[in-house]
Amino acid sequence: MFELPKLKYGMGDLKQCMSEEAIQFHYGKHHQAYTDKLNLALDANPKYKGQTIEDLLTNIDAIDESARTALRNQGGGYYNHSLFWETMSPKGGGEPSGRVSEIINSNYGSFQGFAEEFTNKSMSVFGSGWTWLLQNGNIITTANQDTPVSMGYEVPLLCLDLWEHAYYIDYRNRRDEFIKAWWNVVDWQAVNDRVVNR
Ligand code: MN3
Repeated sequence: MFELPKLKYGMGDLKQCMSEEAIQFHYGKHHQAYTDKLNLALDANPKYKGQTIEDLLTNIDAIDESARTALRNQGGGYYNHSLFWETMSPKGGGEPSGRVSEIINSNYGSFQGFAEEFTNKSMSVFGSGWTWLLQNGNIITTANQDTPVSMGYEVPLLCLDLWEHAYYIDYRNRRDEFIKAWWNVVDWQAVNDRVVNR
C-alpha cells in the first residue's frame, strides 16, 4: 500500500510561496486523496500490487483497461505531488549549481533564460496540469495528472503544479504570482540529487 510521503519541512515553512493553510489542503487533502484512491484502485486490481509507482506508471499502457484510468489519474497524482514536495525547501531559491546548472546552461544559455521559458510554458497551460524539467534539459507540460514517467520521456527532475488548488487559497486566480514565489522555494540540491549518472 502506498503512503503519503512525509514532508521534509513543516506545513508552515514554505511561506515565501504558500501558506500553512494552502499546504494543509494541498498535501493533507488533495495528495492524501490521490494516495487513498490509488490504494483503492490497487485493492480492486490486486495483481498490480507490489510494484513501485514508477513501474506502474512506466507501463501504464499494459495495465488492464478496467484499471488503467484510475492508475493513471490517481497514480499520476500520487507520483507528481511526491516530486513536487520533494523539490521544495524553506532554504530553496536562488540558482542551481552542479549538474543541473550544466543542463540548464547548455540548453538555455543562462538560468534567467531557463526560468523565463519555464514560466512562459507554465503560464500557457490551459486548465489543470504540470510543467516539468527533464534530465535532457527539455521543458514539457502535461495535462491533468499525466506524468512524463508514462510518456517515455527522460527522468523528470523538477515539476510545478498548475492546478488551481495549488494556488487559489493564497493567490486566487493569479497564477503568475504563484509561479514567481515558487522560484523562492525550489530546492536545487534535491533537484541535483535526482540527476542520474550516465
Ligand atoms: Mn496539486
